[in-house]
Amino acid sequence: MALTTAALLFITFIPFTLAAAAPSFSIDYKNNSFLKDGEPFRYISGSVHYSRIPRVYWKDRLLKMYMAGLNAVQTYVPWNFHEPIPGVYNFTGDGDLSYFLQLCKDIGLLVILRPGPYICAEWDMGGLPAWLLKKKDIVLRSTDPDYLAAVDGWMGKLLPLVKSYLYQNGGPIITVQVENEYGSYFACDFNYLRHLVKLFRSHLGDEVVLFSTDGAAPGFLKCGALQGVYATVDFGPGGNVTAAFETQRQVEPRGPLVNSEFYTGWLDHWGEPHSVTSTKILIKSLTEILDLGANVNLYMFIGGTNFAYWNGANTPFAPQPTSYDYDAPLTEAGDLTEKYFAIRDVIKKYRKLPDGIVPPSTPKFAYGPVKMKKLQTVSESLDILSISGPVRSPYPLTFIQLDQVFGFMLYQTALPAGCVTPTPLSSPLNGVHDRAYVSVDGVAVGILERDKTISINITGKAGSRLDVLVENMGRVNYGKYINDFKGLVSNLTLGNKTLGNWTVYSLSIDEVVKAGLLWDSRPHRKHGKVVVPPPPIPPTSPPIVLSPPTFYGGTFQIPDHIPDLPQDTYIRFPNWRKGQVWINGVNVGRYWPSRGPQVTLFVPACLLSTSAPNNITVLELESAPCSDDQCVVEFTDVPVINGTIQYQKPFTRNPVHMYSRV
Ligand code: 6DJ
Repeated sequence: MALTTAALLFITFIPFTLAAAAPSFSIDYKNNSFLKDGEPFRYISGSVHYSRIPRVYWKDRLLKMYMAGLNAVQTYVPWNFHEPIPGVYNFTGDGDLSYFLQLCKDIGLLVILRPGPYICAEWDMGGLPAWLLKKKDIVLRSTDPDYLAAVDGWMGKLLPLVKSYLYQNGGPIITVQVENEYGSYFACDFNYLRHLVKLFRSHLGDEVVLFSTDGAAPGFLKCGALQGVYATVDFGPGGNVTAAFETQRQVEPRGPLVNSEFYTGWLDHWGEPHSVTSTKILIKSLTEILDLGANVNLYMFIGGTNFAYWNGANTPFAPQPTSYDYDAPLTEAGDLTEKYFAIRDVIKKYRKLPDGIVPPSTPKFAYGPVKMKKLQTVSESLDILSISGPVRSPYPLTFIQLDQVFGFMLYQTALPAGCVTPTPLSSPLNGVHDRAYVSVDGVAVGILERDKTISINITGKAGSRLDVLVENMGRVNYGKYINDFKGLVSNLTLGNKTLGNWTVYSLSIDEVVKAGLLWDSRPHRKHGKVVVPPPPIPPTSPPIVLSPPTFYGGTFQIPDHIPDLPQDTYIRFPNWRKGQVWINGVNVGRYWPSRGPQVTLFVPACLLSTSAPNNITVLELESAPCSDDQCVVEFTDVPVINGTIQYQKPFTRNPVHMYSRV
């Protein structure tokens, strides 16, 4: 059959047409720009960490980002969130990365992916799984063979999943970061970076744009930048934008200017004032960045929440609170702020804003006070809390030695001699990681705290039971101390004697709370015997009247006469001091209003039930207001994350200036 000229022309041009349509993303060194599908491209992006937002809210937050005029989002992939046990992976629920990436694509947002393996991010151990510490002397973020083997395993799982979401494969991911601020890490191991590049390329191909991010000072780029990986910088508002990009230019003389983390706010620590960044200064610097034609990522656009135990810590030991609000343009709960609209007004000068309306803030509801009742102390519940049973050891064992990653562990021993007069119970090597609630024969006698209180005075009879409940308050996420072992990591002394003969209980509190096992009020049997609490010895005068760590429970019903419930809410702890809270078995996070600055905890509506009573379980570590009818927690519609603080900041670290101190 003879082909017509038109048909011949059609067939001849098909390959060219298809080739032109294939998506591509690259760097145009000649024109100092990114190239998307062959056209110059600049991103204005915002950071959102899916692991800090309940899955049901991902769409709402991404839509709000899109409606602000952003054309991309940047997210970290926290390794420890996805591989809780070596070789056991979780990519479901709030860890459903594929769903998150698909949502980004559907909404019209490109993705800048930061798979680590280290991410910093004020996230427990900077995203590295604590089980890496099973090798006691492992050199993290280096060519340590055990570390690399674990990295290879993880990336072998993650990167193939990510591959189909690369831009050139029809997905939203335009660039992929290698490591994170590696130039700030002492190891400066280029072979490690080279290993990662090879690994990333072997899984993702040669086309993908790999990049690095480091502080905007030459000292950081020295060990952070690597040939073949496009070097970008991070810096906050208020400084000299041109000078900051000059640092990038020293390593990347050509190519797009990129600020991978332009700080909209800053992180908090317990005991320090809530960080606030002026919108005016932010807007001024953002305008300067955009005027230069640079690419920018607003870190954070929405901070979200460190649910459960996911917060990290800095050193000297300063853990971050549950809220990761960050003073970002969208609040922790996804609410619109004045900063949001100010940023949107700037962006609209550089790109056309999408049509449509900005999704409104989600409504909040004040469910009011809920009466709580005492359930039992931790020490009374060991038979249910310690599933594996205790381990005896001449010296204290760390969390990881007992394969426990988060939460609390109990160390018990007997006083070797009577302490008639107050005798120092000390951790001479500052080895309480991180906070220990000490009781003698069931009576609370004091608290030891890493880098703050290494000695307390106690009294007691020879043979009295010493209980030391140690709380892991979040692993160090930045700097050279990220090998952060938890528990009693060195011996305790009493007077001049080293304490030995420990009975150590790994505690499965989350599992037990989830199963509702603490609500049974029958007397508890401990290893076959009914526990009869010994007569208390009056404690030496601690600064507050402490009680031993104790569980409390309460329930509340969502009113059925109000439409559109349940709605998001915040839980407040009037006159409670410090602890952990679960709603319907889900660990919402740590509360510590006695230290601040965070006072209320965000409770998303998706945790609440309308068809059954909602259970609240609280583990109060210091003292609950439960001797009278004040034993309540309260649900309010107003967040307080800038409450009064008990400790002052030991040093000032300002995002504007921090990188000038190399
Ligand atoms: O990449 C880091 C982010 O994950 C950069 N950064 C942010 C996040 O942790 S503190 C806040 C920080 N870097 C440490 C610099 C300390 C002077």
